[in-house]
Amino acid sequence: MATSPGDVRTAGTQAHGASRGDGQRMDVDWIPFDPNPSKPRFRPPPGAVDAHCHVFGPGDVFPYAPERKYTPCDAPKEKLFALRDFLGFERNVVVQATCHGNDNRALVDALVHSGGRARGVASVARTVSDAELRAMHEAGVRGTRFNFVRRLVDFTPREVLVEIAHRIAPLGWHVVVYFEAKDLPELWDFFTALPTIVVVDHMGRPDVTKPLDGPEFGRFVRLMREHPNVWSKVSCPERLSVSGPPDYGDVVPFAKHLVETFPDRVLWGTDWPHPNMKSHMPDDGKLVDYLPRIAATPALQRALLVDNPMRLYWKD
Ligand code: 0GY
Repeated sequence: MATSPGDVRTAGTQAHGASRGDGQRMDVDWIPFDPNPSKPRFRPPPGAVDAHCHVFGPGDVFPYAPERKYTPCDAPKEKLFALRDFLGFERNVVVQATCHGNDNRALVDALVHSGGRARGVASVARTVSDAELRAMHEAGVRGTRFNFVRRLVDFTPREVLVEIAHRIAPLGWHVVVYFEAKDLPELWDFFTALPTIVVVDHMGRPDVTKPLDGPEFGRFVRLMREHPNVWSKVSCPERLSVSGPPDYGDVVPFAKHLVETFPDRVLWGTDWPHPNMKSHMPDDGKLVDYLPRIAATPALQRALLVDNPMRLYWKD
């Protein structure tokens, strides 16, 4: 394990407007990831998986998609793997970010250079061939992501997503969904008809100023209770918190409730390199120190960080 954060220090420093030669310049209001995170006090259990993180580019090797809604700083696989070691994790699940559209080359490149220590979630179009799906499976892809957050993607018709879900199901893949809590009523029938495990990003983005036992979060808990194929990532306090860093205390009860109610269907990830954070950039060490507050016992920590992600991503 790395003993100093030096390995991750040089990334996230691409200057505004740094030339990639093709107009793919980092957004002027982009906040790069913290190049010097603190060493967490909490030690993840052996075999721990960071089950939600991304790679960006580098853009001159893996260009950002023409249809993207943002242009990030480069966040290449080497920086991700250095952070993994520094924080005390053994594995990553790399999730295709919308800035790469359906071009999964940066993701696949990270997987094949991980020494078997990374698995992935891709984004695919209905035109993807069976051979392409098989090649992605070989590289370590185990899921596809459907994104309903309007600032990130254009609308894809539901019948196209259903078709994709039925194409990937025979591979044993699952569907990862990202949406805002207010949209769950409208998405409910679509989600509950999907033929695979459905993993929800960031607890369905609850409004944490609303009560834990109120109708909005209650709806999400009911989704999980009534549908044993629905899992949740209890990640991203930095996105959901109104009270703010480094404590993120207002998010803790929501994540803790899911961890304790559905201990075998929760996952956690850093969300490095934290795309589209506008209020602040989190310290990844502090995010790891948040873990024992939402998973208070060694058994819950092991389920969240090791057993659940291994069952979902490393079963074959
Ligand atoms: C996340 C969240 C965000 C972005 C993406 O793929 C993406 O662009 O997921 C966001 O902006 O909320 O999970 O990284």
